Amino acid sequence: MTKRALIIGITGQDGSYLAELLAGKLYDVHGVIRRSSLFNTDRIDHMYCDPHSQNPGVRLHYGDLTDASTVRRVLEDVKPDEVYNLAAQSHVRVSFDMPEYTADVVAMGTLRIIEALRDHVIHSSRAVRYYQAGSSEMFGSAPPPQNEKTPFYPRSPYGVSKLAAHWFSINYREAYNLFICNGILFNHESPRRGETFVTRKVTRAVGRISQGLQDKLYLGNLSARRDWGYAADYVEAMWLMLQQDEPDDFVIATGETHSVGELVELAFAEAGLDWRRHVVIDQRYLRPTEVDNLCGDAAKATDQLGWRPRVTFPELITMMVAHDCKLAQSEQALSQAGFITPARGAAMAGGN
Ligand code: NAP
Ligand code: F7E
Repeated sequence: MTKRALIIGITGQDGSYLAELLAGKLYDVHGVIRRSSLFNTDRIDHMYCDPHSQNPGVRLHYGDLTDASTVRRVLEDVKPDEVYNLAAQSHVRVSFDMPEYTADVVAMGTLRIIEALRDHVIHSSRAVRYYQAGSSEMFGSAPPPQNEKTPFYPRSPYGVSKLAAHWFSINYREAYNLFICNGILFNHESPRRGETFVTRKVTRAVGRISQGLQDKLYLGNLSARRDWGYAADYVEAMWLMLQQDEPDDFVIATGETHSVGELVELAFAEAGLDWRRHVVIDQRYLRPTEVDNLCGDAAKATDQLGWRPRVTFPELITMMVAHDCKLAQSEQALSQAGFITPARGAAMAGGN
């Protein structure tokens, strides 16, 4: 029987990879998108199904986690077997600028979904499985290696909000016997990563500098260490969690940590560039409280889910640099034809 999945946050990096994974497994895939004045479906356009067509493809529904009634309505309309909540104001630095909004979407938004889910399950007697996108930011300053038993110590409004969502999810699992899994995912990246996260900011700059479209890259803290994996590997773990007999929580990570400085050096070297000639430290990218060192222990996921990361850190950076060098070549062509203004380049060099 065809399974139906609802992905909230389908237009994001992970949403797009998860939609591909589930479509490949012949799920009927539905997604929630926000209304926006510009198209925000670039990452999923290749899977979109025009409502006038009979072809199989991803079906989209308007909704927003700040609006409980639409969340409830979409759930009732779609009647999914599996719900993946990947929606968030997901930028840690921005969460210091917009703490209330971040908490509303990330913490309260999760509560709105699982409240709707609780009612839907009672009224329809349907079995629905729910995945909650938790984050290594919940560990914050807890020393590495971090696993499911590590005490949480979040260091940003984003981290605190994700932790509230994590505990709401556990409470609803225990109180109402719902099938809810929390993934605690460490940083994962790809050529589809948002351009203001540090990996993509660096690889975009490498591409643009190699084409002469940009000279400087402004960054903050180069000492912070992260456990970076490949997003397409990580969405597989989300799906695996919902296929188990019992709901549970899992850390997903590579078990390897690198500093932002190492990332910069590797990415510039990949394109034959010397990072020292281009990188400038700008205090505006420092965070009021930083997470210094994340390195995950995913032994439980390996034992119980059979999950392992496939792409290594150097392979990931090679993939992202290659993609962004090609992208910069197209930008160069468009710029020569007069289609890209210098202001766009300035925004690229300076964003978050
Ligand atoms: P992302 O690229 O920033 O995507 C976030 C998604 O949430 C987008 O589809 C966005 O829509 C949507 N969204 C934002 N605010 C919303 C709202 N108010 N209502 C409905 N949808 C909203 O994030 P990602 O990297 O794919 O991450 C997926 C999830 O995993 C997020 O919850 C993130 O916090 C969490 N996470 C990510 C990582 C990581 O390293 N990538 C690690 C741990 C946890 P628009 O496209 O319209 O903006
Ligand atoms: O920063 C440092 C920065 O913004 C990584 C989100 O997906 O992963 C992500 O959160 C590190 C930090 O990711 C710049 O200070 C230096 O130490 O790429 P990031 P993040 O904050 O780790 C977690 C797991 C999530 O859940 C989040 O949703 O890099 N850094 N200079 C910089 N970071 C940025 N963005 N920009 C800089 O210029």
